[in-house]
Amino acid sequence: RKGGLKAKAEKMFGLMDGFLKNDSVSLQKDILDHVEFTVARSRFNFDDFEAYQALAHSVRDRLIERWHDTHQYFKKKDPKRIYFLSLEFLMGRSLTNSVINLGIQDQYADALTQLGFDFEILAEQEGDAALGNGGLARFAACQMDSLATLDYPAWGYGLRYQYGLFRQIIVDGFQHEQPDFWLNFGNPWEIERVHVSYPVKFYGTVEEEVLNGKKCKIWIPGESVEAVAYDNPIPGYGTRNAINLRLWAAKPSDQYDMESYTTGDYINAIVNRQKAETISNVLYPDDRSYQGKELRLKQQYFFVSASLQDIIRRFKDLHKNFDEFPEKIALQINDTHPSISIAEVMRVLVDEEHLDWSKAWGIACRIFSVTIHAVQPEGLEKIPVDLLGSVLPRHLEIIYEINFRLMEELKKSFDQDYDRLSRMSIIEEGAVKSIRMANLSLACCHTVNGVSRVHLETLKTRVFKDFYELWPLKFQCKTNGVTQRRWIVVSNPSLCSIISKWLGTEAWIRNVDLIAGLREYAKDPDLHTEWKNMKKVNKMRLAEYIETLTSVKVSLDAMFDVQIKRIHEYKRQLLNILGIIHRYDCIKNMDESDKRRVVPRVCIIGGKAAPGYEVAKKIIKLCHAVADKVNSDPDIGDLLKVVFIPDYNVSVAELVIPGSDLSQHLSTAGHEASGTGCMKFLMNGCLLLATADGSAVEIAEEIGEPNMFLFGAKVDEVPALREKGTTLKGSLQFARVVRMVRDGYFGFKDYFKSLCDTVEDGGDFYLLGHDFASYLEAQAAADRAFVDQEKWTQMSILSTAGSGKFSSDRTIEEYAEQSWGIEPCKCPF
Ligand code: OX2
Repeated sequence: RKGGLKAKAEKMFGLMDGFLKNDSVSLQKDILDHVEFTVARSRFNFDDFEAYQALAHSVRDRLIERWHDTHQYFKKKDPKRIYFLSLEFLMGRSLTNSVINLGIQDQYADALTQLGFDFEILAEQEGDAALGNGGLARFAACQMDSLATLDYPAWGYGLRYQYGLFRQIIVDGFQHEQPDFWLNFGNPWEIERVHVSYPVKFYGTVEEEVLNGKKCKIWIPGESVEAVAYDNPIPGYGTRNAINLRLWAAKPSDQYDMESYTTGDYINAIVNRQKAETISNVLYPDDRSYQGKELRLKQQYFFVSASLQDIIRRFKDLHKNFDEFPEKIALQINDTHPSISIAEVMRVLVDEEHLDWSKAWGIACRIFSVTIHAVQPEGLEKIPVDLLGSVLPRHLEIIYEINFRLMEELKKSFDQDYDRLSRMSIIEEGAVKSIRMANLSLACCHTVNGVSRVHLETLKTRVFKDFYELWPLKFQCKTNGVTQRRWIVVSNPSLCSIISKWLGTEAWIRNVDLIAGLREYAKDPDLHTEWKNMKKVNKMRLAEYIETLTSVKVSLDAMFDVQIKRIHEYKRQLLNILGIIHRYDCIKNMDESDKRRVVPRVCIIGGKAAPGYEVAKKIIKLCHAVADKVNSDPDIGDLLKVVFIPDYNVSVAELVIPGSDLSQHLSTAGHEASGTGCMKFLMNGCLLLATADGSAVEIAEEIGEPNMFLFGAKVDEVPALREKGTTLKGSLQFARVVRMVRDGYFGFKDYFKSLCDTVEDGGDFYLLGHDFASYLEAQAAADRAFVDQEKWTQMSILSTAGSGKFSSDRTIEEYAEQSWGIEPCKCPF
């Protein structure tokens, strides 16, 4: 029978005509075949969108080819695998990234030219996959790219939301939200796996049963929903490896509700079944507060349960004994969102596989590691006990058992220290008794990772102080990173060519440390000329985009000063706007000769506010109100323009970052866990104006403080400044600009009152008043530096040259070595 199979395989391979061919003629033929047979349009009549679809399908074929080979190889080698569980992945577009990573960009560009199309125009047809909110989710996407490129045997698991992050529409300067129908025109990058599906259970009761003379618990669930797999191949760069990102969608279960069926309520039975699909319908659009929502808990358990069933099935294909589980499996939980997986692993091992509790716990403690992205204890997820008990009754029991044992262990070290015990308990007592998901993770995970050095310090000394004192070795720093493939090679091809030319190699795309080699040429006039040209071309593209979207014409000689990120009080977009008002006010009061010395600026702000976050929405409105006033003031002209870029997302970032001169990262020190936007700007040679917060501290070490503009209170000064509270007044300049807003200089006087209160009467929690003076100084230093274009260009080159540490390749290597214990598994060519 084996011989038969082999012969069959050989015949199939013969019929397949070997691997797909990547010469221009084969690609043309392939694209046209997809036009005709996949898109079902005539090859003589198809538009740009249809051409994009056909092109995407042709690329997808090549992805699938490598992805099959990779998985075949992983199966053969059976290495220890890393499973990366994340509720959010912000993938953005896939086309350009895929052809670059597959190494066939030129061939495709050529094939399309021959067919009368332009690759870049078709690439613009693609929408963003926005299955995440912000930094945490984009970081997950960068990590997937690095895992594939570095040949790690990795899988990503998440949720396939029907609606991704909302689209931001601006009407009269106010944010409105519209649903993101990202799947309406199909998604060529995913493969629906109708046969890979698992039932996920909810609700019901727990009963006791005697099995082989031993008492056991069994969960009798009350609802079952089917999780269907959608696979998204992730190609590595410069390797044949392509790994899998498996996202789950909820479908009604096959098991009919027979009772309703027989009572004749056929229509209602169907409608109720349909409700199951709501689990994966929509992404929660707030990156901080989702406490106590039933749907949120169901989403978490849904993707965790399906993923673990899939992982365990794969394990059992080759292994019989769960003792081998930790040798073959590492589970990474991205923030506390998937931490219910700890209780689920215990449930499966104890209730289904009938392992002893302590043996099961020993296994769980060896497989899990967690990364915490939050800074504030209030940002950590809590689930009301009643809610958890109703949705997942058996899991609640398991968590109680874990907690009981944790408390017993803690008593050995802390005896009568009840305050400490109650802080460390997984159960929080109080008006609403809740489960602290972070404490559950800390009790189990062998490694707890912070996302920058400053952040780890905060975790150790404040957020998880008690746990750190007990288990200091668990706590590790893995400073975030971003992938240079997406953030230089895809989004800034001119910079990519310059780097490769001056380093004499493209090897930096896989080994980013080499980028430091640019330092040697930081003063070279030829490099300066190329660098400035590159920046100009990128600024031109950005200026066109701005004009199309906002009708504001901007001068290319101006400094493009950018702040793009989620709108949050702690990120202090308000500080930026108040600084802009100050600049405007100064220019208004200048005579003509002084005006000639002003460095012209285009101030660009972009970002979404969570739909229920009123203060953030007011900040967006203020930005528009200031822009209206400034941009139409004839006294100002090109000296200052203010632009709000609507609907900021990954592909907008790809356009904006390469065209920026200066970027702003203004979080109150101690509030930004890491920040990854700053790393993308850094790679693209944009100078940073930043507080000493999150990863900015490490950036300053890498490029040297004089090459950026640091300002503001330091992390350890913040608590004392807050103590002083309302008695602390900002500078006169600060009072003046806030007064302008209060007095209605930009209109909407009543609407902005409460916003002004937050930085004055409200106690100014984020210390805008305190930091304003030093912010203005840093801005003035940036102006002075910009006047000296040679100096500026040198700083810009040194920024790119110093960005090597902030590649997600480095981050992933650290995780692989220090947390996961995995080795590369490279599929041979
Ligand atoms: C973000 C953090 O705010 C940001 O500082 C960090 O760079 C990013 O995660 C990736 O680590 N939700 N999103 C974040 O934290 C939480 C919670």
